Amino acid sequence: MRIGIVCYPTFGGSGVLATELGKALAQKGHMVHFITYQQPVRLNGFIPNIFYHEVQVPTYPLFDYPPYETALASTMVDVIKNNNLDLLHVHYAIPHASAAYMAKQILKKEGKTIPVITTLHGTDITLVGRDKMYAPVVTFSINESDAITAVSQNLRDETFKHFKIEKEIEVIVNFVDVSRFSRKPIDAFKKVIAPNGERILLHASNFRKIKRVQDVVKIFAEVNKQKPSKLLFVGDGPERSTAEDLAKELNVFDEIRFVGKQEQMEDILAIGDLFLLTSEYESFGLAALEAMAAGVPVVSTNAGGLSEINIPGETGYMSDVGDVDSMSKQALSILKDDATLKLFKEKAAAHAKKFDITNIVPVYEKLYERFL
Ligand code: GMT
Repeated sequence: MRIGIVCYPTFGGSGVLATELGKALAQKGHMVHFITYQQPVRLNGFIPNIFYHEVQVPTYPLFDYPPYETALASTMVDVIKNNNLDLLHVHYAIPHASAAYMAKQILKKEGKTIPVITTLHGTDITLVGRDKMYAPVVTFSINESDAITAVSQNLRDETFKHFKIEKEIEVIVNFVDVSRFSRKPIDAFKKVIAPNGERILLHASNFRKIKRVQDVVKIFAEVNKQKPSKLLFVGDGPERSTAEDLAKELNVFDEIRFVGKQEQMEDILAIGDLFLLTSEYESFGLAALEAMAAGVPVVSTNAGGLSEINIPGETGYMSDVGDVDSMSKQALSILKDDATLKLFKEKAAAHAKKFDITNIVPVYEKLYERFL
């Protein structure tokens, strides 16, 4: 098949998922065309069957806001025509679903039908999409998609709750390439981070308010009181300085490393003992799944779709949003001794296999085939 994929090219989960999907499809012999404003972060190196088309947004002194959606729709039209694409798969509704609708209408006038599949990822529905400045366009363009998928049952339910959706939303859960994340720890790296064999806790996100990174710091401070530990913060974003200030206040700043945005997540996760995800909402929590695939148990909130991936007492534990006390106790109960930690690590890795890329990519292929 000749497939167009539209996504955000950044470190966010939707872009990561879309890129990994495209790479897997290309490996299976499909021709995959990425249409984004920047090379997606996980699309590095030359991969046969993958083509990249950059959306260029011309500026003009009149434009306070360059019209990205218009440039995107025009690029879609161009790429679809020039490469005779069979379908377009857009990830994250805003503005990808509405740009796809526009491209579809333009092509229809020229006699070409292009099926559009929209995958909803989370904040496009639960946060940004619900804003009344976006909601009418989001609702319309989701309904105009030929197929709609959501990355968890929770997100499907949330979408029906908040938007007037007239079609079925199919749940296709996110996936992880287990073989990529089953890495042996790099000893030298581990020694740099935890020179005295301390436990290593991790958090990875875009440091937005919704992630509640201050709770990560609070939990870490509690854990560190009883079990000498280090904390690695991966990623960056607006709440980083809040986390730094709190770490200083709680006297744990020296035990924390902010490593910024990282492409080699598998090497970082390989040295980890526990992943903390304290979000107010996660439609799925791909970062937590990647941690599990690397054999790192997860202490998380029970928000959104997290209960669809984290099994209490097996892959980690869950608590109510903001219940730092409970999450600290849960973290300590996992980290208390080597035997318990080993058991959690094994169960986390085993559970992640259910979400392996080899199980989920064929589901997308089946969906595509319905439109050929
Ligand atoms: O979490 C973010 O802010 C990034 C966002 C995105 O769209 O890139 O992540 C969403 O999509 C991921 C991939 O499907 C999910 O794993 C995340 O749970 C989801 N984030 C939220 O729902 C907050």
